[in-house]
Amino acid sequence: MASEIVAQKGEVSLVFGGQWGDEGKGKLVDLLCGNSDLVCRCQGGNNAGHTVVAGGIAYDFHLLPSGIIHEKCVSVIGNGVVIHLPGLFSEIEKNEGKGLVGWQKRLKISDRAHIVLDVHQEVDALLEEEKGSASLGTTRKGIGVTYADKSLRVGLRVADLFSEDHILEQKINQIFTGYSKRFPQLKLDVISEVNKLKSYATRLRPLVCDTISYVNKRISEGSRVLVEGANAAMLDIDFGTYPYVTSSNCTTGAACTGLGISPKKLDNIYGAFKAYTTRVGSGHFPTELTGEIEDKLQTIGKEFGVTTGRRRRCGWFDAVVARYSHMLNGYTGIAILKLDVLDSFDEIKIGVKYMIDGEVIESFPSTMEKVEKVIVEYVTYPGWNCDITGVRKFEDLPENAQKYVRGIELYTGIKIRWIGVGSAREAMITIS
Ligand code: 2SA
Ligand code: GDP
Ligand code: MG
Repeated sequence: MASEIVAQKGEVSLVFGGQWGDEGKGKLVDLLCGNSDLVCRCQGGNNAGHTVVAGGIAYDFHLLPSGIIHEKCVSVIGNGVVIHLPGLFSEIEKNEGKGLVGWQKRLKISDRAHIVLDVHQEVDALLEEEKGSASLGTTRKGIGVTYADKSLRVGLRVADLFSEDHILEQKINQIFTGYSKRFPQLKLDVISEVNKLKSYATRLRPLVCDTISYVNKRISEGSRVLVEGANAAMLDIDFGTYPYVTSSNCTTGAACTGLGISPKKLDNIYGAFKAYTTRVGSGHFPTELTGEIEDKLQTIGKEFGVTTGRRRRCGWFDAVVARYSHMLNGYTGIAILKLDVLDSFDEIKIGVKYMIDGEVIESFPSTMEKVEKVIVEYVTYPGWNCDITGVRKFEDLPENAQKYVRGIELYTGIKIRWIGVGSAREAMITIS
């Protein structure tokens, strides 16, 4: 289905998550891919899980950009992404099993991207276990540990895989020495790691290039670029609910730093939001529900992690979070996905204001201690109690569903461009 919101030649469009992830970014990216030449990941790794349901097949992408199934789109994994090679190749094989073909000609991987080693994943798990009940609830994909090595300037990059054996050996040795001191129980063998990496390097070589020059050249030639953000604003390492966040920036700046694009080149900034809120992993969120309503949202929304299978916690839509994430990202339009999940609720609420100790809090609090003290003020909307999955025009939505969507627009101040009414590619209302 062609998107009615059309990118112009040479434009760069971004899709970023506006809440705590799993808003339906994969679905929005898939829709916009029909009108894009390049689709690029700029941060995160295979902690992400982006679902696309096309032609009756459900694809879940973790490292591969969701555009990989579009034959006319080149997929780019940029310098800001962290790549676990066994994870990447098993994801490719799994998707080949679902009919993915020709990816070799349209996948480009940055020579500057950092490599997630198995030891990074093992250490991620050990750190989580050490924290016990205070664990962050990471996906255990080694994301934070790899970004830590990147910041410590000892990380291994894609380009290093093609260096002489003794240089690669030195780099792995440096990484392993640090970890075996901290965790003596780890069984680490430099030579076998080097051999393993070299064999992946052979498969990787045809895909690797200087993606920074490549993407910029394509923009200057008039290609339309779509950047697929992973995770979300409230999981951003700087702006999210620290420490219960991921280890990359998941806001618009990451499109620049993770691909090497100038901010002057960014044109359309789209936010993906769920019609309610979910969160997987640890950390409180102000509109979180418990009991029957939470259970109902979780069950109808099929809210389970795409990467780990963990149950996602659910709550009402939070307009304070949306306003905060709009301040960070400057959306030119947003999608409200999964509106159909609310089809059978008698009442639906939007959190519109935060109070702490009787005082209004204008923005999102900086510490979890304050977040836990927040009392949310809600506005209640009547439900519509009917199936909207077949609706394709805004004016055909039941009046109460229109009022709810307009309520989100009113309390967030952001223009809604799309409404998701089902998981399938075509189950989307576009408001032009
Ligand atoms: P990590 O693994 O270090 O990035 O975890 C740190 C926090 O970030 C959260 N996180 C996520 N939240 C939502 N969705 C994610 N992707 C998967 C999905 C998650 C899954 O699409 O469902 O399958 O569980 C994702 N990735 C990271 C994580 O829960 C921690 O709170
Ligand atoms: P992402 O990480 O933001 O790409 O989102 P996920 O793929 O992790 O989770 C979103 C889930 O909601 C997936 O199972 C999608 O297939 C599904 N989904 C997306 N949009 C809609 C929608 O409008 N309605 C329904 N019912 N499901 C949707
Ligand atoms: Mg997801």
